[in-house]
Amino acid sequence: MEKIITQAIIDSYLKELLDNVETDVIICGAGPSGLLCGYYLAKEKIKVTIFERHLKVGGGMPGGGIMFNKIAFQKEVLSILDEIGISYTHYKDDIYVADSIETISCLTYKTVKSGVKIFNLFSVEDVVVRENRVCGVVINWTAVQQSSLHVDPIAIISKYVVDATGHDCEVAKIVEKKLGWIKVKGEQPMWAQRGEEALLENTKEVCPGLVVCGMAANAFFGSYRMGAIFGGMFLSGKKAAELIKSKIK
Ligand code: 48H
Repeated sequence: MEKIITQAIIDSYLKELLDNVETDVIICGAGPSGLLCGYYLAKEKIKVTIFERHLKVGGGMPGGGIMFNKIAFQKEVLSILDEIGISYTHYKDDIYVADSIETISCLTYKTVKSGVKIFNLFSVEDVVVRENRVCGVVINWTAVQQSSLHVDPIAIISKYVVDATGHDCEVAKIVEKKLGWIKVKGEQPMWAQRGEEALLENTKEVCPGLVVCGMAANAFFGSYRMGAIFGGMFLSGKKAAELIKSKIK
């Protein structure tokens, strides 16, 4: 029995990894914006592969605000919450509150069931380029990165790459540092209203083949942070998907 368990794990994992060596869209990071982006692309039958550094998915959601596992949403995203099956209650004015664990569970379920393949424990450490275009990423095991072992990575090819790595905007910073095609301005302090408003405008293709979404989009364009409110992240993920869909189709 042990032998079959081992064979089942290795065989099924390697098949999926091989199937994702070339994909339509690579999303770096399985936080709220990355998951939403993947969900809306996969709904359109676009092949999506997410690489997530950590053991868990959900990015900054499980921690809620100061480890109180509640997150806030604006009324503009209630239709998305309904579509994903997330329950919420009205708090005050335009602000609604949801349980962060339920939010991650429902969103992850919908994203995976829509056909998105998530590989956790992989870190995106570089990009693949051809001429003036980003056309893939270079990945390695997070454990290799953390232990500073000298182990060479592998490359994954795609039509589009989405930087959904959050505050650190890691993929765009790699392109800035190595190629100088773009300039990452860096995130500004807290101003929730302005930060949320800027997110949609900031969600865009910043150089051929690379789209920024979620907190990475605000970090890229030097906009404000907003605290534990997630409406902008959801809308940004959706907008990134619409943008890529219109280019791919
Ligand atoms: C693979 C990577 C890499 C890498 C990072 O931080 P996230 O939740 O990102 P968003 O933009 O979807 O959501 C932001 C939100 O969670 C938040 O932080 C808010 C609202 N802050 C406001 C405030 O004022 O503080 O998720 C990013 C994910 C994480 O899971 C990382 O582990 C992962 O990306 N990641 N995965 N390769 N190089 N870098």
